[in-house]
Amino acid sequence: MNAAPETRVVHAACPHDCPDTCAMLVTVENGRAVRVQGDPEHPTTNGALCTKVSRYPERTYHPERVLTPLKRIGPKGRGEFVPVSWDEALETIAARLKAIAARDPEAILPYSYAGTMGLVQGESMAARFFNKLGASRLDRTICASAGSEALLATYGIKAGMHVEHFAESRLILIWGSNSITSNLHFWTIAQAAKRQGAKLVCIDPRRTETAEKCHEHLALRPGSDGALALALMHELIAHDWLDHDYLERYVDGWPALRERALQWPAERAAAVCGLTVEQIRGLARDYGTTQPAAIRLNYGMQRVHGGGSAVRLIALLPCLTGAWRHRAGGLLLSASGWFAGRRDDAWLQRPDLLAGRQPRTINMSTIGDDLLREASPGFGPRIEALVVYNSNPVAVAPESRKVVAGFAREDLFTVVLEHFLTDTADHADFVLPATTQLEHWDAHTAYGHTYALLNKPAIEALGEARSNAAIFRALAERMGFDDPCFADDDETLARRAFLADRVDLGSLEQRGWAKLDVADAPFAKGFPTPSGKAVVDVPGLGVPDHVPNHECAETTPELAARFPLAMISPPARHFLNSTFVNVKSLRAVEGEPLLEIHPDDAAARGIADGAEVRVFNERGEYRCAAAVSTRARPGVVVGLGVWWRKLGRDGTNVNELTHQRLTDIGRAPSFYDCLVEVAAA
Ligand SMILES: Nc1nc2c(c(=O)[nH]1)N[C@H]1C(S)=C(S)[C@@H](COP(=O)(O)OP(=O)(O)OC[C@H]3O[C@@H](n4cnc5c(=O)[nH]c(N)nc54)[C@H](O)[C@@H]3O)O[C@H]1N2
Ligand SMILES: Nc1nc2c(c(=O)[nH]1)N[C@H]1C(S)=C(S)[C@@H](COP(=O)(O)OP(=O)(O)OC[C@H]3O[C@@H](n4cnc5c(=O)[nH]c(N)nc54)[C@H](O)[C@@H]3O)O[C@H]1N2
Ligand code: SF4
Ligand SMILES: [Mo]
Repeated sequence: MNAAPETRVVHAACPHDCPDTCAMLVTVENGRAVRVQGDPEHPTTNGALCTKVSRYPERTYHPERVLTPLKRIGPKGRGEFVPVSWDEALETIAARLKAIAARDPEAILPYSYAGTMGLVQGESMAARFFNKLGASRLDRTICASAGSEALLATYGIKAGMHVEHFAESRLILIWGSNSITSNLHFWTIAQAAKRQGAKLVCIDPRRTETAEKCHEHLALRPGSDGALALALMHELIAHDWLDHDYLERYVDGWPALRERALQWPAERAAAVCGLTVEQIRGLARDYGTTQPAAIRLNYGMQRVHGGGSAVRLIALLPCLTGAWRHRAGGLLLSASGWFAGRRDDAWLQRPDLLAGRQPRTINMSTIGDDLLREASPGFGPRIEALVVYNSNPVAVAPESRKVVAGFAREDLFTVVLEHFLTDTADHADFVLPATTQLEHWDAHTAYGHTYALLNKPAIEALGEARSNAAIFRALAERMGFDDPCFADDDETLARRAFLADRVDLGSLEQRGWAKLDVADAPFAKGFPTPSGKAVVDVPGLGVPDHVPNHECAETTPELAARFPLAMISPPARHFLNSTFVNVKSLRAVEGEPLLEIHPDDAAARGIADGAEVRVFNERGEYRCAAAVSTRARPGVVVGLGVWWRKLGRDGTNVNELTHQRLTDIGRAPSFYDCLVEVAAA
């Protein structure tokens, strides 16, 4: 007689770097995860996951999962390894790290980002480990720090509207965001608003699938958002579409901002943005005369030199019109500030283990240069060891030629904690098998909504995989770190992560999620700054203005003459940064690495749709297929990211072309501020 399969449903959270942080339900039959679904009860998840995460079991049981520790036997980058025992791997790694630390612990660098957004498998035991060691610190800037620091400087907190309230907005500006790709559950809410009569306007150089479903699309030039915001202010002032009472009470520095905006008539901005004066005036009229009006700002517009200043300017727009008085008005870039600073939590990360030491900080966005740097008084010791987890820098960091050269250094000792042999893992001395979200405990905050989530393990760890936290616990033991905090297990870390937040721990336990207690219209009566007002003139930064790109006709005319096309490289819909590129069913949908180019720019270069092209500049060359399409505006090409280099046509990806110059605020990369030329191959 057949026994009925033992079926369980486990509450989990999507771990990916995505604003939606969905609540997942994992169905487990006889110990195997057979299905993941969106939790229908969780308000923003609303029963749906995106296509890529619906394939999470396929990724978890992927035949190429790394399931034992691996030791390198071939040249760096070749990906030639043999399996070794955990004992051998941990013993060898600990011995190397000890030897380097005995000379100078700052020669060791952790490198991690948001492969998982979890508080436990992100920076908990790992941070404790590197704090105790006194390793160099990593400035985690690769994605959001320009916008985050701009928001913090303006509002005093990295936070904004509740995403749910966009459903009641009458006008929604989707600004620097391809919501259907990278913020799907917001798009569902925007659709609800549209059905109620709201107007949707998309501000994006690319005619994305989101842009074509909005009522209007302003295809501005990359890096011109600050100019657009200033011209909108100019129009708001000229027509007196201002909330004078709100400005008086809640904005510190309005006269200076007014003076700045008056320098930006629509004609001036139109020339900078590559828009018509009518487009700018029309948008200003809509924004100035519609309440409640909401802005869904996203990180795509801050990956340029002036990204920080542009975010400051856009963040001030709802202060001019008093949109913040309504719960369905204002702006949302990030909600993460509502989570009481959990990501830097003293208990999870134990900065006190530094015991007074102040190691140097290395910016993750300049890892290419920094791995190639010699020891010097300004820099400190040469980087001798790297421990990489939750990140794939060889694929995602800018100016790959230097990144690859750095990772290929024979004298660099590299340990990579991974699920797969990524471009980065291929360069490791040791690869350590990590568990996926289905196999470990975690606790999640979110940056696109205001719910905390608890992730319970649904299945046993596959093979010999261990969670990141478990791996750092084991390494700590081998290093002889005997502080009791190195004994905390993953469940303890996950359960304690939210003790200081304003969440209902019972709901977290039973439903897997709990809403934070955040005011409905959070900035209706001012901001959490010392003055209680939004700040225009930030100490050290001044009054914001438009900052032109590092690379453009205005700042680098000679370069622009040789490399006349501006390249942006936003994410492909079915990948998540470089994650999922190796999942066949998803790669099949994306096809192959593409460069979208406008028909006029293609014709001028004799490039046919589908032809192989060389995309190049002084930093490198990348070969891919041309997609001749009006998705790209004239003068702008779109290299959809972020492919694994080894799965591209010539073993490179778009980051072969990007540079390491940083944003005006936040020390972030300016991926979308990049001049190239394209030729038929
Ligand atoms: N499917 C999918 N979802 C994802 C990701 C993914 O890789 N794939 N990545 C996740 C991560 S890590 C992040 S940070 C977010 C990223 O998502 P977003 O924050 O939305 O940022 P991007 O996708 O980088 O860019 C969004 C849009 O901005 C446009 N853009 C580029 N330059 C400019 C500019 O100068 N001005 C304006 N106004 N627009 C510009 C791009 O064409 C793009 O359509 O998405 C997350 N979600
Ligand atoms: N040209 C260009 N470059 C970009 C971008 C762009 O738009 N254009 N986007 C940038 C942005 S916004 C970001 S955020 C970065 C993202 O860069 P990364 O944070 O490096 O993100 P991923 O490429 O998704 O790589 C994450 C890796 O973590 C691994 N991982 C996932 N979960 C775990 C776990 O629990 N344990 C361990 N050990 N590993 C795990 C995954 O297998 C994956 O290989 O890329 C940036 N690079
Ligand atoms: S990647 Fe984003 S949309 Fe997809 S399941 Fe995860 S949180 Fe939801
Ligand atoms: Mo990101």
